[in-house]
Amino acid sequence: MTEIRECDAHGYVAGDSCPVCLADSPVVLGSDRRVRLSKFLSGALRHFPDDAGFELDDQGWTPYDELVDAAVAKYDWARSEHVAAVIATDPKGRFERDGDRVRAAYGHSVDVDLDAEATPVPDELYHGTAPENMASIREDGLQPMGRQKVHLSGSVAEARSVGSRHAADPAVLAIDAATMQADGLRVVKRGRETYTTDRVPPKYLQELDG
Ligand code: HQG
Repeated sequence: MTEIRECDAHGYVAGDSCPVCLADSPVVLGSDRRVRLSKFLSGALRHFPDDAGFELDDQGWTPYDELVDAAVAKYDWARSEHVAAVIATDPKGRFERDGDRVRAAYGHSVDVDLDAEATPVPDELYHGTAPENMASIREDGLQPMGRQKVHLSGSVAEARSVGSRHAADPAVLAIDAATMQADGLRVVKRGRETYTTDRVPPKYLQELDG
């Protein structure tokens, strides 16, 4: 992740300069702190709100100010503008901010119902995983494991990147999302290039060559 700057005209932007007007704007948050704060915020909103000192409502929302308080308690350098900048510039759309409240867009292990609106879903989606998971996936399909949902990607490249969190040479699967939905299995878009569903039975999966 690159540093975050604040452009007078375009607000928080990630990178060396504003991608729109190319202005050289002041740095709000350096790269290291951005990564640490982003991981803490997504971890707290997805997995450990109690430990972070706030509650999620049934749809996963928490007051923005309480998230800032949690960030300040964790990192003495953290300020509201840093939290706002991380949320606004997240490359994967990990966060949703709606006025005074904020939530994680996906990835939860805590029980929430994200009430996703119906957005178009591509006919084919992808999933990257460790090769050693494949025997069990062929047998049982994709299961949510430690999370509430199975997470799918919009492109092979993104799936490979997700899989590389689990193995150096990940296996990539294509998922027949069109048939899943025709069969009544719901798939929704969450974040920029992430789709979630309850599970993917083996008949909708096809292994792609590495
Ligand atoms: C595997 C990141 C054996 C599954 C990503 C995966 C994503 C099975 C692992 C989001 C299985 C779970 C989630 C079965 C599934 N047998 N293994 N039957 N079914 N698995 O981390 O999808 O950067 O919980 O293949 O981009 O890797 O954090 O899920 O390898 O969107 O925003 O069980 O997290 O987003 O691993 O990643 P994870 P994931 P962020």
